[in-house]
Amino acid sequence: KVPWFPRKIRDLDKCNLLITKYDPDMDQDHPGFSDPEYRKRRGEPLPRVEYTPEEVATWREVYRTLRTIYPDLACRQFLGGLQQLERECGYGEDSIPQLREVSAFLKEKTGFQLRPVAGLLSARDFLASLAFRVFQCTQYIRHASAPMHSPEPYVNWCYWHSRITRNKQDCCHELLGHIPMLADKEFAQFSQEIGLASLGASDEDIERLSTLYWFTVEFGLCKQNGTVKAYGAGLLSSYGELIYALSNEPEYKPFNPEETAIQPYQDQTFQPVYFVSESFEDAKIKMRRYSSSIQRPFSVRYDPFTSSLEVL
Ligand code: H2B
Ligand code: FE
Repeated sequence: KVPWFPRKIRDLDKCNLLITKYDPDMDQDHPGFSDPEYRKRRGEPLPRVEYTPEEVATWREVYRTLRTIYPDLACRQFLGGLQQLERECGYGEDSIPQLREVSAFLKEKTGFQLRPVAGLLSARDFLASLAFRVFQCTQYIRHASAPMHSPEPYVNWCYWHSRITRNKQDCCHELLGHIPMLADKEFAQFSQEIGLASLGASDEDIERLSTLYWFTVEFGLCKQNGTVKAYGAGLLSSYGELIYALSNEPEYKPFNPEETAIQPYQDQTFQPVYFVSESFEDAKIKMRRYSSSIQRPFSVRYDPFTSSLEVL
């Protein structure tokens, strides 16, 4: 039996299964989490958020610290996207960009749009939205008491994927890690294709696609002019792990979906292993080959004019 999946962009209203067990002491506290008004706003124009001066100060620290190391460590596509965001979308140290403006920006660049979400979604629901070029995005910022630097070396700076600290999936991760990459056409297509491959897939295939997502969109490295650079959002939003990933400490393996999809991953500390693609083009071709090997009793085609799927 094929699991239910969305066929129209409107169906994404039903793709909202929040995973709350990942850290019971956090995030439920966030106003957005239990606020029915916030939940109701889904699908409506993206709500504007008034961030407090303290929250803006947190953003400023994260932005400033990361911005200094991007030119050396981030891939060309990321740097290009970030520069455009700085020029055209108000990115900078002084204010936290509003999702509404960022969404309009992305829509023009690659057709991606943002939806607000109150926390971590199930992998199935999260991946399904990518099929429609919709990125589900948190809007809150980490608490000021969970800064960039953790006392434990190599144990997480600023990222929910490390569940042992209070740093979480937050708008620093989305706005700095994901958004600049989603402004790149090729990367946008790569992301959508993972989403399309996930629709109606078995739980086991979702698990493998999640792992692929982890080692590419979140923690991916790629070669550029003979040097390794970062394109994964988990790296690009974590000062500590970005430096570590591009030091000679971790192990590198060539990106190869069959192998990558079953690599155990680390969400407590930095990754011991990263996968390096030759280029995005190469990653896309390999991923496409992998996706077409996933057994489904139907195939899907995305119709960009109606933002809906043809199921064949
Ligand atoms: N939910 C949200 N809100 N943001 C994410 O980046 C995210 C998610 N990533 N759910 C997903 C899970 C990812 O870890 C993969 C697909 O499991
Ligand atoms: Fe992420």
